[in-house]
Amino acid sequence: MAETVLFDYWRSSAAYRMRIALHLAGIAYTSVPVDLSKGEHRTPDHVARNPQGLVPVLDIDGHRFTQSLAMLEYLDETRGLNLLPEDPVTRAHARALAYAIAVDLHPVCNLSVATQAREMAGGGQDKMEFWMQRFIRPGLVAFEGLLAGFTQAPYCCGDTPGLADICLMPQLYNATRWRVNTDDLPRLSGVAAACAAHPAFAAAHPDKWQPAA
Ligand SMILES: N[C@@H](CCC(=O)N[C@@H](CS)C(=O)NCC(=O)O)C(=O)O
Repeated sequence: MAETVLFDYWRSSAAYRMRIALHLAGIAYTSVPVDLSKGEHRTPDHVARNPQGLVPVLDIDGHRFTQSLAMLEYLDETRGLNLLPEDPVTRAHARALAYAIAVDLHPVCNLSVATQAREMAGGGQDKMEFWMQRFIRPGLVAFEGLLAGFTQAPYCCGDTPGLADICLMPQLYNATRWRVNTDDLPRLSGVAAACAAHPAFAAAHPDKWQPAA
């Protein structure tokens, strides 16, 4: 059986999604750190793994995958994780929730994008924080609105964690990191509390993967 390897970075939200899903699936894996803060994602070794120069990359079942949403679908299809509702209409709405974060919000807050914005503004960490807050808060307010289409019992779309929860929790970690307040978003806060208490989400949390200083 081929070893499962996640090319990972503790603070990467897309990698955090994969850690959650691997733990949900109960798949033992090796985490190989690719330190974005040291530019390791731009090295020839990593670009050979992923020509996009991004993390995560997942080696599993003898295959190498890039793009967290594609990997999540693969795990769902091969490990029966039930990440999406059965009914096609509800399924499309659940995907829309996940994509609101993974496709629309996450890319503008990516390290390379935010760093470029900060450099063009000629600023330091305060400019970076301004950029993050400018996009994260409206993105999460919109997510709260989209959640109204579902009953949170207690997860985004029902009683088991799904694709939307997997995308939400890493984004909320970023919100905290960049001092974005979400206390006034009750649906989102309820989901976050439920996910935080779930062992797979707890095991995947960046605090568990932060390298020793
Ligand atoms: N759509 C990709 C996004 C991957 C991505 O943006 N990864 C970030 C970390 S969360 C990264 O590697 N950033 C490096 C950079 O911005 O230079 C996925 O879902 O896998």
